[in-house]
Amino acid sequence: MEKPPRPDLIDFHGISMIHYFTDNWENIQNFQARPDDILIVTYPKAGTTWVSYILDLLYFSQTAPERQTSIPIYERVPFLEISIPVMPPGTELANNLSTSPRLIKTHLPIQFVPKSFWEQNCRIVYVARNAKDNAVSYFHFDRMNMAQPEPGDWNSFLQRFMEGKMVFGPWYDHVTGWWEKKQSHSKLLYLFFEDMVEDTGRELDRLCSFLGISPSAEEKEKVKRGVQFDNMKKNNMTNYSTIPVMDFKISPFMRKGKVGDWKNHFTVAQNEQFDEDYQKKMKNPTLRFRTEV
Ligand code: PPS
Repeated sequence: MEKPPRPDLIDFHGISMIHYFTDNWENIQNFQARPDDILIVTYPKAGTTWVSYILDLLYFSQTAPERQTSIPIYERVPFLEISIPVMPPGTELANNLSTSPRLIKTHLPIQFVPKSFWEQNCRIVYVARNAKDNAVSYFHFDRMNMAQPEPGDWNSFLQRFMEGKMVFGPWYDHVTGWWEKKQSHSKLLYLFFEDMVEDTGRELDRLCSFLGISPSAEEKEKVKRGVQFDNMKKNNMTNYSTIPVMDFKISPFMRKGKVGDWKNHFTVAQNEQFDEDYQKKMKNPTLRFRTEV
């Protein structure tokens, strides 16, 4: 069977998108959130799967251990806006979830989030990753994921990253928009990928206190072990090996999981240009990222 071509970037209300994330738009916008839903939000490649798995283990590893070995993470934590031929649309998966709470993932910039999540005052966990590592991870993802636009070479990808011509739009506006929302929506926890790498246990504690749950020390230790990079990479239910559109011969989904891999990709000139452009775009002094730990 002939493979479908890679999708083109489209301009969607001022944000670059691909049709796989806009085809189901009415159902996305009309999605009915419930008060105990937990929305996991990230710019792509910022640690979505990591935090999704942490939450899933925290809530369900005791009561439904069979989930861990039989249902891939992307079904346990549906991706709200996705609509691709190989699986049911994210809204349908989310509507069919029988768990409570429901864990739902999205990459939508703040202005696109279905209004019911605000009306229901849902808890939201946002994960942000420094722009340089985020761009590198996104580049390798676009190389191996045939449902993403063609990335081109690293230099042209990086230029487009700076221009915001990426699926889900500019990284800069995404991380800032959600950061600023924290001021008015108290049920938003803003985590940093770098903090999670530095001390997963500490961030796990922050997460538990935000969620109002108190797992035992033993349970927390189990979660910490399960979500270690090497364990998630080996685990077929968390490493995306069951998704047909990804070519792991090009690059694995669980690639490196490091802070600072950008240093292996950016030339000195690219780094200078990126930093200069970054200063112009990132105006909020309270939002600070670490590019090494
Ligand atoms: S996606 O496609 O947007 O859902 O991808 P996402 O899960 O957000 O990001 C994938 C990157 O996160 C890394 N990752 C981890 N790093 C450290 N520890 C753990 N447990 C972990 N789980 C996922 C993953 O390796 C991708 O980053 P890179 O830099 O490409 O390795």
